[in-house]
Amino acid sequence: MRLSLALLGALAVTATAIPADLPAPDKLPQVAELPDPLALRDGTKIATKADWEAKRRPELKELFQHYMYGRFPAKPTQVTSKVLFEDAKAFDGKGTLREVEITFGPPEWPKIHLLVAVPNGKGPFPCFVGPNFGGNHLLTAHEKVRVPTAWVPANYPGVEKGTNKATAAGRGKQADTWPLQQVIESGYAVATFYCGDIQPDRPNDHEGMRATMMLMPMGMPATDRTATIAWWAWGCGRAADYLVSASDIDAKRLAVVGHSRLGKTALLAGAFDDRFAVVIPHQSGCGGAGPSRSKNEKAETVKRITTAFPHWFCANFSAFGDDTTKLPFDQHCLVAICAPRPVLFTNAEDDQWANPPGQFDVLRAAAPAYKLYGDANPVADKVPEQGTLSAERLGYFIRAGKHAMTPDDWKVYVRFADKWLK
Ligand code: GTR
Repeated sequence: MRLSLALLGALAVTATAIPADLPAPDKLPQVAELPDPLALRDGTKIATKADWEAKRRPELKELFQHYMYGRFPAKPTQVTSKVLFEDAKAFDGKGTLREVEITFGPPEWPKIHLLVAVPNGKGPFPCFVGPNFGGNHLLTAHEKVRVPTAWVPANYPGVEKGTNKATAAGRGKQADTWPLQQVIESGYAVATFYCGDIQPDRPNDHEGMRATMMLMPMGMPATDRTATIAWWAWGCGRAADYLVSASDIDAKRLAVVGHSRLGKTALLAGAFDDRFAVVIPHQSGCGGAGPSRSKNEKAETVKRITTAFPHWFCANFSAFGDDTTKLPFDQHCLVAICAPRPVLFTNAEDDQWANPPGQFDVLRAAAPAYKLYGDANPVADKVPEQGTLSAERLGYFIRAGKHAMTPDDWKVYVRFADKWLK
């Protein structure tokens, strides 16, 4: 891969530089419970929105980058888009389907192929946006939709046996996970891209956007290198770059959504990119909406996730596997960074691995930041009954059943978005 150094330099500049004085993980003090989101590292308590925005919010962003996700790269200086096809009579004539190639670097760099479905009628429309697991072609049988050429997981529909190559045989085979027609019929546009366009989901530093890190400027510690979840989240921002410029999409009403590892991604994208007006991490669990200081024995732990998926996080995070009380934050602080924007955690009863009760604790603990913005009751007092949406600014929903993203889950996202975006 040949890289333009000028562009690399532009990308490498993050909004906030990591201060050199952050202690090594084992030198941090133990904090048994979820840390106070409003207390600065030096102990000073934040009491106003202005101080939150000027001091604590940037401090938390630095901490999350250094100890957990790696640096969140800046927006590239140049992002361009090209419509690959457009079908104005898709979905029984009810919507327009197009695929857009988004380019943000030298020709050798990865490109995002964004599948966009928009209701036909008077826009601009609010839009759900997020990454998908196996390729746009899995979400619709439409024959113009591109089959990814990047590495895909071997166990996905239509993948040639014994390879990591997607084929047209997968078309439409996971249409239920992103039910495009259902969503447009609810009055929303929906946009999604294959996460592997940006970064294949395997621990390989030499492909996708991670490969660009190998040339990152001197002075960036290897421990801080942007890890896979952060790259995916950054990719959501590139999708947003296109969407905010599209005439049929309402730039002010984007909701970022993702399932599981891509739910972790949606939460991080929401925290680091204010253009996402609503944030919906679905069954995202550990490393997303689930607390690292988990009290749920059935839930995934930091130790387990950093062992099984070392590439999702930066190198520092695994140091907390044996003692999560040393983390100077927990996931409620990532939610707090999103304040005052609405965040919805959606879960399933049988999916204890994603830690639904722990996620509710995380939401509750994020409330102080939302209160700074004048919302006196941003979250329910107790876990809502199964099947009942709690649509506060910090929303929660749990249904029966297992780990999956279903058409019924999408109905819940739409109800939440109806409250906050319409
Ligand atoms: C699991 C992983 C979870 C979750 C899930 C998924 O294997 O332990 O953290 O992300 O995969 O993405 O479906």
